[in-house]
Amino acid sequence: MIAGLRATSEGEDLVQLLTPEGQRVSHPQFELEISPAELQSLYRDMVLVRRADREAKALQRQGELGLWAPLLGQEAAQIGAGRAMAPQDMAFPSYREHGVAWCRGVDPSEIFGIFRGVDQGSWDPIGTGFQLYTIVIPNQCLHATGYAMGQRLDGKIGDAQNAEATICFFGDGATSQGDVHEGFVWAAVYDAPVVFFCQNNQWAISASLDRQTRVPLYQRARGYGFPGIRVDGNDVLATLAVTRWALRECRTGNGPVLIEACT
Ligand SMILES: Cc1ncc(C[n+]2csc(CCOP(=O)(O)OP(=O)(O)O)c2C)c(N)n1
Repeated sequence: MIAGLRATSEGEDLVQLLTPEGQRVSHPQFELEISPAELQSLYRDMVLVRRADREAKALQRQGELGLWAPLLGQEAAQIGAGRAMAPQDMAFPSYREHGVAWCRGVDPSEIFGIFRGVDQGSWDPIGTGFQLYTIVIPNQCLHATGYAMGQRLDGKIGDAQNAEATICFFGDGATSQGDVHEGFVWAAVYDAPVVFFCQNNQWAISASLDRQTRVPLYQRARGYGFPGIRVDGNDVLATLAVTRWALRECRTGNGPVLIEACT
């Protein structure tokens, strides 16, 4: 095993379609048919968002941006999730989903504007299917749940191809906040078509995961009455396959779903 990749190869429930060394493996529940051109496209996305991220970090160090929330190490989780979305789906990000923004056609310079303090998000949330960033952790779980309840009430779910779903992004630390609990309860009891996508990067600033939970985060879903899946967030193929499945579940009325993407 390559040193430094231990965290994402742990746990028997972890869904992987690539080993940490990059070998293609199969999974009984989550298979993925993918062409060489699609593989190249996913790789291109990951390289480009990492490049933009590095530029933004340098700009922050030069004083051009007031702050920057890096996505380094979360490229595969974000590109896998972002590319799993259908055009009609809606994403509710936190402040770190620059890779998902890229997949929704948001120009990186529009993200830089927020962190430079010159605007509060200049893209069209409806046109892109990508809502504005939420800095207050994790208010977007409530926004996403309410939006998904609306999708259900408006009759937008049913057909796996054309129906709509919502996906909500948050971190491992966010799971200790009440908004996640409230979002999970409401989404569960109203069968809201929302995928809760937790990027578990093991840290909330200086607080490590063992200060957030005594059980793996994906297992919490069971207590609310919906499925929880743990995926290797460093594996773009597994993340794509699992998120596609989860969004399809939501579109066909079987939401919500929790995904824990370990990075
Ligand atoms: C309500 C609220 N409390 C505190 C903060 C300050 N804060 C910013 S990032 C962060 C850690 C979040 O960790 P996690 O949810 O794991 O997401 P990550 O930043 O690792 O992606 C905190 C506490 C905030 N933005 N909002």
